Amino acid sequence: MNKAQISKCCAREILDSRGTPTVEATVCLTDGTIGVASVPSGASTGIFEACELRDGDKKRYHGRGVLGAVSNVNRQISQALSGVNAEDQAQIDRILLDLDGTEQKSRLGANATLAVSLAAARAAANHYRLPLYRYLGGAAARRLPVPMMNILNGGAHASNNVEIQEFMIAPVGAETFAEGLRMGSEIYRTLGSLLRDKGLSTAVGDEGGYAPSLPGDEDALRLITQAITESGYTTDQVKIALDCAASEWFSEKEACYRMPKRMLTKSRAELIGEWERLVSEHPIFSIEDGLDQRDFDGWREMTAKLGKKILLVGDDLFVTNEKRLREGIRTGAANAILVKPNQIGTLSEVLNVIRTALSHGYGFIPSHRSGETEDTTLADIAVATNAAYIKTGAPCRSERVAKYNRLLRIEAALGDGAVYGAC
Ligand code: 2PG
Ligand code: MG
Repeated sequence: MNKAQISKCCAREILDSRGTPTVEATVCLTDGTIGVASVPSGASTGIFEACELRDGDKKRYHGRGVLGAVSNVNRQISQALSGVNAEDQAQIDRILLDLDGTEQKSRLGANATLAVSLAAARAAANHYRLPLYRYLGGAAARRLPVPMMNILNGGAHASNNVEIQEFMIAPVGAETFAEGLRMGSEIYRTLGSLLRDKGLSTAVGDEGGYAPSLPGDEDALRLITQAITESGYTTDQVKIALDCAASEWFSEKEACYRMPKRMLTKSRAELIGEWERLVSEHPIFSIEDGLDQRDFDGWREMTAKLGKKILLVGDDLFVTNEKRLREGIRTGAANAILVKPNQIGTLSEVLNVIRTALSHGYGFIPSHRSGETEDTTLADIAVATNAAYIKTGAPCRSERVAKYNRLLRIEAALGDGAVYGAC
């Protein structure tokens, strides 16, 4: 078979689920094979994330255009990767890092580098006529992740009065991914009926979860538990996860947390106390970003108190960055990492951070962004790395459902070889 040599890379602006431009890249091989990938974009971005290059030209897309990143792919990156073997992912990503030369990928833009990095992997997989999960994960790739489905949206993802950004359900007791997805979808619909019966809004937020205004955030937990049981499931079969996105609340000047919608102020200790109470009173098995992204000391304290009972997931804290994860491991902060490819900007760095997490007993959860495209690469990455969980929104809105449908198809293709979840 011919070598999978890159002939050129090209890119264009496409729209994400919020109507904001993002980068789609195509990597072409000399034998005519191509690979296409696009990148997502977050609303509650961490300050340590790799740079998402935006044009800033107020006359186009309110300054959010990505023509600069597109041009970086079409010119510099295409030239640098021409002739490189597409299966040599490490070399491709090394060339991208060297060409950029900055800590945060601010010269080329992580949106440019990630689109190319993923498209190259897709091109190589297509060259060998392999599904992406098989190309990346080999014969060992056969685990389907438990979907952590964000069925009630608050924080920066919704214009309601709920402060916690994400209330997720995880059907850990299902036998298969297909069954887990069905359970989650049924509970989602039941929750919709419960809200409607109470005269509350069933409009949805950025990730497809309902976005009602509620008397208090804890009411969301009560409603979700009711939806789980009214759908015929127990809270052992279906558990709840939160993404508090607490970095959004942190005031560095006052060293406290200010929840902007309900005008509540809490100290670090009070917030940790609040999470302990919620965990003891509700079927919560995972809390993401319960504290600010700069507060490693607070995270260590929270991990000492809760780390044996539940998953404590670092999203803004770690930003899929190996150095920050190692700092967490060293200081005992968190016990799991959220893995968002666009926070770091190349596939090799994503795979490396997962390896580091695994070798230190940390969990990892591949995750979408609030601004997504129809690209399903995340689903393949989850199966390739045998992830126990995936976070990719509600069973609603096509950019979220596309990933779930991809996982359904992978599970069907794996047949008896498939295993589900953490079992
Ligand atoms: C998060 C994500 C995805 P955003 O905080 O985990 O759910 O949101 O993409 O807005 O950062
Ligand atoms: Mg998060």
